[in-house]
Amino acid sequence: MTHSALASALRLYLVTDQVSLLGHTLTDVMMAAVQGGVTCVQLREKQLTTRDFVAQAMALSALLRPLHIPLVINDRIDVALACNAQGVHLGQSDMPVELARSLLPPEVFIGWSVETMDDVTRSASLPVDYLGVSPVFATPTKTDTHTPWGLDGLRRVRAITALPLVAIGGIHSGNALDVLRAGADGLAMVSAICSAPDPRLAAQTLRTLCDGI
Ligand code: TZP
Ligand code: MG
Repeated sequence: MTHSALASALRLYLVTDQVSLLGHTLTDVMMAAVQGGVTCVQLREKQLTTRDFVAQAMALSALLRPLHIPLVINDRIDVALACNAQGVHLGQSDMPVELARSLLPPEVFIGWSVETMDDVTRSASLPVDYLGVSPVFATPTKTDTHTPWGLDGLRRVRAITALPLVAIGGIHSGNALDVLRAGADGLAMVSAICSAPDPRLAAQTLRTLCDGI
């Protein structure tokens, strides 16, 4: 995929989290989010057994594939291979990206979380396809994070890389445009969609914002 095709595919990027579902099932929230217009879904489950993770990944893959919405698997190369995911997302403590690249088919894209300028600089010599700028704002959804980048940090990252950038952390409809204007190609979020009273409407509102600039 070209940079620009990948950047469009990552535009409204839903990241899952069981604890943010507020009693809804993952499938229901996914269906609603897809109807609302999310362009990409990352399965990020820290508490599931491998068996349940694979089952969820297979189910999501069956839902998303006919809609041409890429499924990204967080951390787990084995699960990504098992469900033929379109992408994987790796953090600074996960498998080294060079190793992941050597295990994955060439068409599977790799996203990598950057938490410091050093990470961004290093990304230039790594086989990564997009960067997750993490976290852009502080968020209760994930508290073991580095210092938030803020909009200024995001602008500084934008200035030194041509890779597609996906911002994550504390993004919602009230700050989405600021984040896009600061240089993000995509907006990734958990709670703004998963914990919304109406996930379909939340996704639709965000998609309209994304499409409007
Ligand atoms: N990585 C950095 S912040 C974050 C992850 C997975 C959580 C984002 O959650 P929210 O609810 O969109 O702030
Ligand atoms: Mg990780």
